[in-house]
Amino acid sequence: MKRHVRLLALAAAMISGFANAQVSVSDAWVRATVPQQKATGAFLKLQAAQDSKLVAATSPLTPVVEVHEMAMQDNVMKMRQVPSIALPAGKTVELKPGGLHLMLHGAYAPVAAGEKVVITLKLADGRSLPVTFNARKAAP
Ligand SMILES: [Cu+2]
Repeated sequence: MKRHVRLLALAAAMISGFANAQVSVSDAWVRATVPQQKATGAFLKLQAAQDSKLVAATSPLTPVVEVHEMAMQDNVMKMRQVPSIALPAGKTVELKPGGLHLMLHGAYAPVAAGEKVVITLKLADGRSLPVTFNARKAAP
């Protein structure tokens, strides 16, 4: 019986080990703002080693960061909040203008091109992933 419990504990440790697998990040950038502009978008490429989900994000730059997508609705391109973005194992998921993006609302300060903004991504397994975004005027 004791041996059985030990095996279960080992299996649980292995599972949580897998859940901690890496998510790699590239091309993280945030759109620089113009004076009086309080909202902007942030974009990046994500690749998870194991199936994961991006469920939320926070930043010291703004009180509110939402996960958004652009989609056609009655022939008009609109953006809306989505509950999460799936990160299938090994697949690169791109957040880009005109598609999925992070929306920053109520910026406390303007964002000039060349500045760096930290946004912490929250994953479905409870992990936090701080990412440095470079501010620029448009897509590279
Ligand atoms: Cu948006």
